[in-house]
This record gives sequence, C-alpha cells and structure tokens, in this order.
Amino acid sequence: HAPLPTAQRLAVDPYAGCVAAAQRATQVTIAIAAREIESAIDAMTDKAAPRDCTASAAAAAPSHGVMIGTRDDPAIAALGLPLAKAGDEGFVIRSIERDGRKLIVVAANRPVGVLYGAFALLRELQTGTAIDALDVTEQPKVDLRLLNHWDNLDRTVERGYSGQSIWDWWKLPDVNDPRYTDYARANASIGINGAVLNNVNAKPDSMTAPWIAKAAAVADVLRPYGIKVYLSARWSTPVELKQTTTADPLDPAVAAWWKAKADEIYAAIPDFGGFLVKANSEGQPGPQDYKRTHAEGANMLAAAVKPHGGIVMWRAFVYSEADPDDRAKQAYADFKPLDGKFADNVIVQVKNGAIDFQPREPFHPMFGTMPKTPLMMEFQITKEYLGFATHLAYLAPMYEEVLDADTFAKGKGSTVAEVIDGSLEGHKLNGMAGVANIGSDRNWSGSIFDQANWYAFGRLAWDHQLSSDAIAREWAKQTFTPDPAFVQPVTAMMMGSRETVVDYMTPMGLAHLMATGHHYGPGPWVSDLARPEWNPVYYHRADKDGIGFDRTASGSNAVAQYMPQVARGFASRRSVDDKDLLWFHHVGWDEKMKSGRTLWAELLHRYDRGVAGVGDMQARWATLKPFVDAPRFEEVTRFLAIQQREAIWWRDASIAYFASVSGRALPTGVQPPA
Ligand code: GCW
Repeated sequence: HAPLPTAQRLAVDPYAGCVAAAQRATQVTIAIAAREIESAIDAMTDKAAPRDCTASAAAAAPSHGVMIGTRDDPAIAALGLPLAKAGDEGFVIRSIERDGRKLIVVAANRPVGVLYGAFALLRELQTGTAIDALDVTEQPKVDLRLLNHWDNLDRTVERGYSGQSIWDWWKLPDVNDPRYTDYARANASIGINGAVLNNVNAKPDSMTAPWIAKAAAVADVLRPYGIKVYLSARWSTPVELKQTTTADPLDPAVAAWWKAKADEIYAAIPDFGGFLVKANSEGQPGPQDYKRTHAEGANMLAAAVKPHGGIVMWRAFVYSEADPDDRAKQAYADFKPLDGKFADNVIVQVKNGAIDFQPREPFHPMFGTMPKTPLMMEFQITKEYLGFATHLAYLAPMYEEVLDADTFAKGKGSTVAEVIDGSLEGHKLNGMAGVANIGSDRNWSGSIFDQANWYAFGRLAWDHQLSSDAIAREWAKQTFTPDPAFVQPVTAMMMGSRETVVDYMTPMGLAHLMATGHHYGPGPWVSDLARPEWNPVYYHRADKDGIGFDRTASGSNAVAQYMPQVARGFASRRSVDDKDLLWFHHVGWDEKMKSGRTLWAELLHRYDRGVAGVGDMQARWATLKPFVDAPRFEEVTRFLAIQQREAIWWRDASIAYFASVSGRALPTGVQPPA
C-alpha cells in the first residue's frame, strides 16, 4: 500500500492504531484481518514503526478507531447492522459515531466475511472513498470462485509465462514458502475461495500419499484466508498406480478405490474441495474409453467425495479424433444428451467459447441449453492465445462480453452470467474458474498489466455486474497512483487493448490461426498437422473465393446448438455482428461489409488498426512516465516495443498469406514472410 494523497491521508490518519477485534485471540482469520488493516493504514498514512496490537488491542478507546468482528461478537451484534444481506461470505462496512467516537466497522456473519470486508475497506480507502462516509453491504454473486493452476509436479506450468510454478513441491510439506501466504492474501483480497493446485493434464502421482501430504501443507496455509484446495484427477489413476485392472466407472473395484482415496485425502485435508477432471479430451483417458458416458464417470467420483461434502468439476472441453464435421460442436453434442443425468454434487465446467480461449469467441452454446445441469465458467487468465506475458491485453472486457451475452434460455435477458451464478435455473452449485497466470516471477504474473487480469477475474467472480472499466480504474489506482491524470489515460489504454489484439491477430471472427504448439505468433498457413482440427486452415477455410467457417445450415450448422433466437441472429448475414462474421459465415472477398468496404479491404483495415492501436498504447504510456517508478515504466515500455514489432509481424504474415490464397495483390508496405 502506497501513502495516500495528502487530503485523504490526513482524514485516514486518526484511524491508524490498533484495530478493536475482540475475536482476535480466538479466530485466526479475524487476527489476520486486523493485522491487514493495521499495517495497510500504517503504510497509507506513512507511519514507520510497526506496532504490537496482539495484547493491548481494545484496551484504549481513542477518539477514532476501526472495529471488526462477526455477529458472534456482542459489540458487533449490538450495532444492528444489516448482516442478513451479507450471507455467508459477505460483509457490512459502515462509518458510525458511538459514544462520541468515530468508528469504522467491518462486520460479517463469518470470519471470512470479515477478512473480505477488511480488504474491501482498504480498497475503498485506496481508491479515494471518504472514510467517514462508508456504507457498503456486499455478498458474492457466485459461490465457487476458483483459480485453476495448470502446474505440473516438476514445477513447469502448462501455458504459464511467469516462471516456475509457485508450488515448490520438492520442499513441501516441510517448507512453506512465504509466497504461499502472499498468494493467499492477494486472492482473499479479491474474494477467490478455491485453488486447484495441479494441471488438468494430471499425473497419477498427485493422488499418492507423499503428494497428498504436500497438498495438505498448502491447504493449511490457505485455510485461514478462506481458500479451499482442490486437485485435478487423472481418470486412469488407479490403473496406472497398478491398484485396479480397469478404470471403468461402473466397476465396483474402481468406485471402491476412489472412495478409499477420497477418505485418505479428507483425513489429511478435512475441508478438501473436490476434484477437477479433464477426461476424453486431447488424448486424456476417460470413461468413454470404457463406453461409459461423462455422467457415469463424474457420478462415480462424485459419490466418493459426497460423504465429505466435496464436489466434482467435470470439464466440457472435449474433442477427440472422432471429431464430427466441426470441432465447435463436439462439447454440446457429448453433453446435451446428459442434461439432468449428473449427480447433485457435480458441476460441469465450460470454457467461455466452443473452441479454445481465442482472443474472441462467441459464447459457448452449452450456456443456456443445459437447464438441468449446473454449469460453471472457465476463463483463461494466462494469455495462451493473446501474446503470452509480453503483449498487453486487459481481459476484463472479454470476460464481460461473454458474461453479458444473452442466451435467450428463458427469453430475452437470460445472460450467461445468470446461467453460471445459478440464478436462471435455480442451481445451488455455481461457479467461475480462471486458469491462473501466476508463477514465481517477481511480478507474479509475467508482466505488471497481467496482474490486472488476475485482479479482474476475481472481482468479476465476486460481482459479475461490475464493469471492466470500473475494475481497471480500481486496479490502476491501487497499483500505481489514484491521480486522475494517470488513471484516466491508463484505463483508456487498458480498455482498448484486447480489441487491438483481436485486430492484429484474429479480426472479424477468425480464430485459431496461431503457430503450432506454442500458439505464439501467426501460422494461418499451417495445414499438415496430423489431426484436421489442429490446423489453422481448418478454421479460416480461406480459398480463392472467400474466407470463414460456414456454421449455418448450409455448413456445419453449429448455430443450431444455440437457442433459436440466438441461432437466427448468428445465422443471418444481416444481423450477425462483423466481429463474429467469419466465425459463422464463409464470405466472398469482394462482398460489401457494414462499413461499405469489401471484406478484403475491411480485413486490411482491421489489421492496420491493430498495429496502430499498439502505437497508440506506446504513445500514451510514454506520457505516463512521471507517475510510474522507473523499473515498472521501463518494463512496460520494452514489452510494448515487442508487441509493436509482433503486431506488424501478425498483420504482414496474415495478409501475405491470405493474399496468396485469394490471388490478391499485396498492399504496399506489407512484407511477405520469409
Ligand atoms: O487451451 C488448450 C491448451 C492446452 C490445455 C487445454 C485444456 C491443459 O492448449 O495446453 O491443456 O486447452 O484446456 O485442457
């Protein structure tokens, strides 16, 4: 926490001191919340000396103070605050006067709510809310707010761009890196309440006794911060550990093995959250190997954790060799017939779009069409397809676009957000997961601005009604300075950044044009990979006449997986938005776009706009130098220079390739790739 601007600092200053927290001695989470407030206010008001508040806490009654606690604290209960509106995890923050004293109260029903309230108070102070006018009551809209770590047991991170995994498995369980505590603090500050520690491409080892002990040590650190630990489970684990001869979910020996395994895990981690499973996808084993359905598989695991209150998150990201005519259709095709067949502690985890975390995808057709099954969102925070850590792309506008999309499941206004928060169909299980971008880099996320994506994910999981713009402002104020002369331009820069990436990588609904394997840089020409749906040419379908994937009735008819109103909107050339055009339609190069340009000219225009957009970010960032410390300023400057070079690379390579396919002349200035 940086010192506040003078006026605000003077107002906050009288509140510095020991927090009155009667439950400090008995509730570790309350003690943590009190310490967070004390040390943050000290830092905000520029106090040097750390004080010891452990013993003397409530002894003095100065004229100003902060008081925190749950409804079980009589001093809190006596205030008559609207705690009924705070639920299990929410809080009330109020500025009040009591016996001539000015008090800030942070109250909740449970200790974790007090902790969330403490961090919310600090956010209010740092973003400039007047300290004597606080009146906030909140509770999260979504219950499961989880990070998914694609972290391997050897500390590599699949699609990670911020160094090694923060989980130092080798030294666990004996050594707890202090970073685990900071990780817990950062996550609690934005309301994240669960972490899947290991990669969905899981290894059987993670289910063995030594690894369970390591996970338990991490769980012990995270617990006081309200964060539960979950594990990814590999379907064939019992077979690979040579403890069963099959992984058929209907074989009693298999069910018994998982039940015993769950019992073993819960003995070590009593509040273990449950399993996340990637099955029958990209070569991973699964119940279909035994001619069983995803539901039969999920339900067997669900029965094992059920007695302990655990859940199973079963991923819908499936596609296999037996691909139908369109990969985008497979998840729905596999899962739709299973609607209503899942046990009540199973939730199906669906990526935001039907292909794979592209810079832009229309929302996944499963949202709104699986009414009897709780669905949770899977967003990607790490930027696998958006330029890794070096390209600046603020992802909240993308999350927001998907959450606000209308599924029409129960008529107009049935948003994806209402599907995943459970309100549309009345599901008790509901959630939102983000594939983490966290690693052991000093800046945690690979770049400063990638921290904003972690932050924004947590804020939106807490409240999907928040705007991406407001979140960017909050983040900028807390991360750099609340000075409006900085916050306004940096927010504008962040808000345009994702669209800029879409423009120079995959404009107008194009997708999956990245180079093979690593997914960094352009590769629209790639056509020789073993499986058709791995090749970019499968997605853009460019030829002499036109470009785009016909997903209407004359093509794969993927549109039919959406509710009729949505399907009609996408299927009609008149109503489909240009941003989604080539996702759903194969369009002639010379056809006229809404702008009046031909498709070819419109594509060129957008590629150019993308390159120019990066130039604008560079220019804007340069003006912000006075507000930013030298190391951070320099890093962002250098990353933007990489992005500028690579935006040109993307544009020129894409245009040169599409020009060669369509037989069009290269515009001046575009270099064909070597
Ligand atoms: O996005 C793709 C990635 C894979 C990943 C897979 C998945 C964990 O390229 O690396 O595997 O999706 O989500 O399962």
